Amino acid sequence: MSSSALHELTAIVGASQVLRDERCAPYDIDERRLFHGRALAVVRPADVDEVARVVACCVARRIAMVPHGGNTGYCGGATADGSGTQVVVSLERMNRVLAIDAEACAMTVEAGVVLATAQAAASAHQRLLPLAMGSQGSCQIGGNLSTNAGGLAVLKYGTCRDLTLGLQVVLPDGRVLDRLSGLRKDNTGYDLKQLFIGAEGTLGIITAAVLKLFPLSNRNCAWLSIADARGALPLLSALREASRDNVTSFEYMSGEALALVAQALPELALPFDAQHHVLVEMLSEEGEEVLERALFDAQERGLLLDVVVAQSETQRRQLWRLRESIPTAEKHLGGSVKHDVSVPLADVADYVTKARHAVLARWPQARLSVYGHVGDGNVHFNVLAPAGEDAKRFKAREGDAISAVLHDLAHAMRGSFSAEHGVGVLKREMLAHYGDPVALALMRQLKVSLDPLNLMNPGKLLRVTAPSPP
Ligand code: 2HG
Ligand code: ZN
Repeated sequence: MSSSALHELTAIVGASQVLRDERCAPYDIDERRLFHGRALAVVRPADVDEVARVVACCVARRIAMVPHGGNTGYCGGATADGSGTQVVVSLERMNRVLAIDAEACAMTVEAGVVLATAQAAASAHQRLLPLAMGSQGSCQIGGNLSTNAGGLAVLKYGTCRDLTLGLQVVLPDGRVLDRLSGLRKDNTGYDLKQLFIGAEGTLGIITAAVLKLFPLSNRNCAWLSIADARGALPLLSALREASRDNVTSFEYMSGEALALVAQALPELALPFDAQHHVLVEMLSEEGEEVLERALFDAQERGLLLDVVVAQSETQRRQLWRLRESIPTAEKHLGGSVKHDVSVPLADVADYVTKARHAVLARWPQARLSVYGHVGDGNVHFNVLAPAGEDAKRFKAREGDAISAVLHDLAHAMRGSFSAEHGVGVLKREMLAHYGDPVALALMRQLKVSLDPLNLMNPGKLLRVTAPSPP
């Protein structure tokens, strides 16, 4: 970086907020340690005005920027490349809850607010922010929106796209798009906020958002087993009917995935042994009777085998902890070749069965960790090295071939290779391979027209050729 650019950035955010050299290290590596970047500097602006000035400064000097939130993403979207020429723009200091309007059921937050902090702030006003996921203690709202995070209650409340009423974004030319009025109805042209949700920071930097809240209500949760994955959809359908469509989560877990938890985290006790487990949660003001009745009826109809209903908030948390520990267990066992596919709801069981056969036919000793938000058609079909084999070597040697099998299958079933974790760098070539050519061309057209110099998180999502220097 020319020293004048450094001076200018320092003048904007203050000397202590421009990090260099070894202080960039935590920002240079992603959550899964798949990507090792080398940032020129990390800049930590305090407010939207500073972000806009940082962007204008970088654009004037043709310096590429990488927006950075809680760094919990799985696809390398927030990591600088290895060139040592990109500036990471961390939103972590923009961590204020700006407003909560409990009656209007809306909250305005800056992009660097940690998701759990936003949930707690809403809860203090007797409101629910339904976005929830395993990484909520460190992921930030800006990153959630940039990847259109879904999480554990999409079934009832939708993804970030559905939960966002307004956005504030610094555009690639430094202008600020301010759409924080929080209007629930506004049919005045394109819904611009949707352009930036899920754009992974390639079209601008999200600096604040207005999010939808809901009245806090009582939640009941149960852990149950079913005969096979095919039984999941009829059960979900029965529970939705019985609860007047108040099922908030419906998480499937294979026996194998939970066996990994038992192996890696033996302090966590499973409610019972089974091959196919489901964690279900529903809203009910009448307490757990509604859930118990619904489950009893489902059992009578042969839709489920064993069941345990959480009798307290502590038990409920314990059940969720088991579900959320699956990725941790995989990590303890050396990590997995991860997949995040979605297929039409009616095809989920078929996908799981076919994928299991296809993988085990070629890698008979591989260990499988199959689970996910099957109520959303979203399956994590993760593959671990055979017991006793070096995990790193297995992933490096077989990872691409395993992923090709699983993604080809999802594609053949009109599914997606990335249901919730985005594209980043990890899946960029998959998007080029599986993406619809017309959709891809349109995305490229949008990218080029909003960011003609290709300075906003370049190389993420799409490969766009940088313009020649003037
Ligand atoms: C989950 O559903 C997350 O727990 C992580 O999306 C999935 O680690 C994974 O494969
Ligand atoms: Zn997931």
